[in-house]
Amino acid sequence: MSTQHAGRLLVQCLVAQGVTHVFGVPGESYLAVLDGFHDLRDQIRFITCRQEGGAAFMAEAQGKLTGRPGVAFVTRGPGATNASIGVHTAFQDSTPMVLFVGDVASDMRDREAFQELDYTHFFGPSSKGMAKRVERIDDARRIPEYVARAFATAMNGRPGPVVLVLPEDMISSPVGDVPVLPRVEPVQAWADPGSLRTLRQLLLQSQRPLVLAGGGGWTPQSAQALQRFAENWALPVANTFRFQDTFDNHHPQYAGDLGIAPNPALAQRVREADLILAIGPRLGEMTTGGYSLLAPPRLPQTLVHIHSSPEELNRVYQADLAICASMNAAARSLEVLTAPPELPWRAWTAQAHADYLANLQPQSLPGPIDMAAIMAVTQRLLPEDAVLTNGAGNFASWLHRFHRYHGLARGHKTQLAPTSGAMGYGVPAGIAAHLLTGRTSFTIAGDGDFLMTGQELATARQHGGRSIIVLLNNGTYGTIRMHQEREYPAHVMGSDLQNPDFVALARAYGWAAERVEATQDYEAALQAALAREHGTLIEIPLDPQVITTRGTLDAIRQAALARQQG
Ligand SMILES: Cc1ncc(C[n+]2csc(CCOP(=O)(O)OP(=O)(O)O)c2C)c(N)n1
Ligand SMILES: [Mg+2]
Repeated sequence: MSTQHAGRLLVQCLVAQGVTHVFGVPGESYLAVLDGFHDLRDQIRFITCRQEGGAAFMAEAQGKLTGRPGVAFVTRGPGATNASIGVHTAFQDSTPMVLFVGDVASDMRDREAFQELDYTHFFGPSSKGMAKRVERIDDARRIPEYVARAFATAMNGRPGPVVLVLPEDMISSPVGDVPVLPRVEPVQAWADPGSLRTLRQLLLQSQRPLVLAGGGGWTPQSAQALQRFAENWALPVANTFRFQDTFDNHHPQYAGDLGIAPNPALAQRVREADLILAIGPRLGEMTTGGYSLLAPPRLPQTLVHIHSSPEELNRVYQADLAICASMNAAARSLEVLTAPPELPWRAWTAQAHADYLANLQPQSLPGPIDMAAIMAVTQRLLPEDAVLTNGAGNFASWLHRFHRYHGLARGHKTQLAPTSGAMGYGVPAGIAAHLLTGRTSFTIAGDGDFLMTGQELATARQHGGRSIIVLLNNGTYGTIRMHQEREYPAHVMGSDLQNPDFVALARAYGWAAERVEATQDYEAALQAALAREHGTLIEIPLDPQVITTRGTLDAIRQAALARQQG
């Protein structure tokens, strides 16, 4: 009989689930798992990260990219609390993920032992936005059961994160030969035929329908089926906040993205629509204009809401027709709904796309850097399958407004961005994307955002991850400054930043780096970055006045002062 320990069995279970990479920061609490990774190092890689927030973001990105749970390993209280930002992001973004936490030994439990934490309370309850499930494995022979359940839970229904806690004595105990369980696949929930007939009737009664596509659980196949449905019915399709690659941005029926500060013409189209067909998104605050563009609980428009979790349906918005279906099943049911030859909204759809194209025309803004031109060069030089990543801050709006994402239907996910609005997501996500796929990774970061997880540049250098980071340095937590100027004009507090020399910093990590101070120098810098074996940081100093893609800080301050006086 084999004398393997539980740590090795756990790693075997991950291999059986098809996991090729895990991201983590080691701890003395789970040495046996590390030993398991050592044993099975030909089949699975442990990517050592520099902070658990970075590791958890990388695992979240892995889940988004692959549709299978991303995996992170961290230690007890300090590691788990650092990793929590990735768990929260996976929950809000509906991303499958499993976080393993090494825990105190069971004979120390409940004494507030060294680094002890109550993970169930910290990560739960699931209805309020952390883990979908938190479990502790007390019996090493049941590791296969818990791992399979974690993977199934992470993928089934609305995808999300699961936390598995590993007591130190359990994970280092001998376990012998325990059979691992086979790879689990997400279950498909199919729309009932009656609701599909009703949906068809609602479409036939509509004059101005609009599809909102997004949320978790999409695959290239389901995105292709969605596209065929949209084509059969000549429907305009908008993507929801930070699910901008769900429907191809180059498609002639693409209506733009409904995120923070959407195209005003698209917002107007939402108001004018008589049928909103939400396929996949949970209709969160950022997609609904802070619950005012789409105001709960009932819309004036007819609302058809298709979601993979029954718990999201009729939760915030009372739908006229609620359909519980996974995205694959939903899209396949929709693509076989037969459309009549005449549809009254063809001009409406064409105009929706024309509005999207018109919004690609930039406003003129002060300063030597033309960000719209920089985004155009980026679009032209990046390969079609490049992954674009970002964290949180106004800098991301250049990408969101001007970049035309290649849709999932072309075979690849091309956007990794946190709907949770977590700063620091873009850098680790970009590094993970390259490590996992070998595709070109392009990250746009802010000066505040970059330093939240910039330490992962070391991870990239150590493990061969390559990405291109464009850092927009405006010397401020600009987003907060913008809100400050609007609410408390000219009272600048807590938002100014005195920054390090980012070029020197990136070079210290072994990255190439340069500062681009004029728009025309960007193209050569990006070309050089694309040709390099390892990562490049391109710092672009940006006038803090250029605070949004449409206006200046001064304009916001003046408007607020005028409001105060008037
Ligand atoms: C982890 C985290 N902390 C704080 C915030 C609040 N927040 C949102 S944007 C922002 C400033 C971003 O600054 P920067 O990266 O420099 O981008 P800019 O807005 O200047 O373009 C802050 C502090 C957040 N979203 N996430
Ligand atoms: Mg900034």
